[in-house]
Amino acid sequence: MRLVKAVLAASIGAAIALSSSVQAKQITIGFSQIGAESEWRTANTNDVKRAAKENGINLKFSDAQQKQENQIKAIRTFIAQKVDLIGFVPIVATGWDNILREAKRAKIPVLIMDRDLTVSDPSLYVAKIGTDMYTEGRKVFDWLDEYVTKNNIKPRNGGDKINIVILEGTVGASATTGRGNGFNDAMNDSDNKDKYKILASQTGDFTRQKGQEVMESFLKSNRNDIDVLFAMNDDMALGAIQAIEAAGLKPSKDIIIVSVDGVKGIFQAMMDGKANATVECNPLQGDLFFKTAQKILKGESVPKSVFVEEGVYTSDNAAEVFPTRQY
Ligand code: GYE
Repeated sequence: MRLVKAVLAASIGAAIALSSSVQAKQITIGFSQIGAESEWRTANTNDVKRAAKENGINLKFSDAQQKQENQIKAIRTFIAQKVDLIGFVPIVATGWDNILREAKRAKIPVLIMDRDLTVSDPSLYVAKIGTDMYTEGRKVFDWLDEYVTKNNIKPRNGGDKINIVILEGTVGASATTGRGNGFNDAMNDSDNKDKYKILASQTGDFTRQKGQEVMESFLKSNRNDIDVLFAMNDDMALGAIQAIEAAGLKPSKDIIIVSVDGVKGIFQAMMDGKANATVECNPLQGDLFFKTAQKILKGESVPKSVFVEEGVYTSDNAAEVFPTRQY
């Protein structure tokens, strides 16, 4: 009897020790998000928070309100708090070397999400998970060229060029340079490159409001010349649609509209016949992020760069795909 009790006590003790050691092992991750500038970003944030919970991570989440300096402050706080790993979305590509050196000195691994960054020493971060912005830009042009060719689209002003205006994203963000370079390269590689002209290109900062404002100014100077709008995200396209309608033109008909992201708002616009196509950029990166973080903390090696999968959707398949969209 005594023996049974002793064994029981020992095993209860072991169980308590085990559970406290499991508890002690809960991973704490500091994550600096850039803000809430778009529908895409909201979906991305929600997914990070959901995935942290489901993967049993203690998440310290910080919103930088679109300011790099706030991200740097947040990362410095995470270092002081001795978190196990730091994750962040670089709002712009450069300016991270110093803070990442501080993290390295504190031996805290850094995992990048969504946007890319440029650092002098690649060992300043372990890996990056996100989307291939350059390929997204190429897909935008390829879709456009196919659409123009198939539908035998002619310039509205009777001239010999299809005139394109571009609403760019945040200046210095990899999402902006990647999509811009991809689009331009695909255009220059195309046999049809002489058919097109970029009439104007300006930042709308990835927001609906600025997308609308900048489109208004494009229309003021070139109302009868614009044939195509390439918006580097759906939110700016949605803002621009309002400007186009206010100018008495028909979005998707007078002006072809193609954007990037694939949020519900643009699907609705495609179903309403106000937008033509969206190149998907997948914000659901939370699971991949935390699974990769766990591997890093176990000392396993991970690829330096992992891309999530993405498609292209048009007004022809929007209604069919809409019910399956998660964001
Ligand atoms: O396309 C845009 C967001 O970095 C991929 O940022 C992201 C971009 C996305 O605000 O809507």
